[in-house]
Amino acid sequence: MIQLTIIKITEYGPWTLTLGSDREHELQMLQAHLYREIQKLFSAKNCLVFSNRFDEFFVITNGLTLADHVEIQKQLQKVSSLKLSMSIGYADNPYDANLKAYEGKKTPVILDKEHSIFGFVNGQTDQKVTIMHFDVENITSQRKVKSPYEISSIIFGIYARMSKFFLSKKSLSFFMGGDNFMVVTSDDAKQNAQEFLEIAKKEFDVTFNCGIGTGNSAREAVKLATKSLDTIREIRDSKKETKPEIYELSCF
Ligand SMILES: Nc1nc2c(ncn2[C@@H]2O[C@H](COP(=O)(O)OP(=O)(O)OP(=O)(O)O)[C@@H](O)[C@H]2O)c(=O)[nH]1
Ligand SMILES: [Mg+2]
Repeated sequence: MIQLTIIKITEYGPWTLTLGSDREHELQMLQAHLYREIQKLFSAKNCLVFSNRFDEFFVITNGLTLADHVEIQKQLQKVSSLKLSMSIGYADNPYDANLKAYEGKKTPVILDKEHSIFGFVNGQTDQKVTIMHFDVENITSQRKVKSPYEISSIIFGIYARMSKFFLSKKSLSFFMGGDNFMVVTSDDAKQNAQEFLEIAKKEFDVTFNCGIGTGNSAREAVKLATKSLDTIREIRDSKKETKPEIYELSCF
């Protein structure tokens, strides 16, 4: 079961216009600051924030109650002059959780009017989340033959393909910077990862390593996914056995 909270800036579009045309630098600083504060508050409660389009945030909030969300909203009101809404959804897979959160906001299903919180909360029942950490094998070698912008262009092409592929598996993909991607997923993680590794090789000539982690909070799942990825590197660097491309760890 995945619980997802979508955080959006209220009336952001009209507000940006009030800054005049010389506003882009201000908006970039504001979005970066907001991301920092949101990540700080949610990670302290074992969640993880994915920055979606810079002005909207997807938080995997397994284990968080409505009261936890209210507490974070109060903290955010202190550090930002912008008003934020939160919509919460939960389901067996991340895509459906995103649909429930969307529906909660659109209908709307109000959970806390004063703090602009909408949707459906699962809270502390049935916690299990699986996250994949994908990382390009030896991107450093590419840097020797391709310019920084050419590498970015390849990375974004892969991201587009990855997002489409995993959406068809009801999973959500996020670009984390560098050559790193994370996919919030549910069942069949290993099989889907295997399928995507083959697509990346065939269509982009890129080899990925994939660490998979399952935990009862997003932070724990990501910790295990990254540990899995580091384990692949350790096996590779020890040169004792053939490196696996996928490695899985679970706290269950
Ligand atoms: N978001 C995120 N970025 C990372 C992480 N580790 C490394 N990076 C970024 O990824 C870039 C590439 O580093 P690596 O993936 O270690 O380099 P590599 O040559 O591909 O080496 P291998 O992945 O070990 O094959 C770094 O410059 C960082 O920007 C991580 O755990 N999370
Ligand atoms: Mg790499």
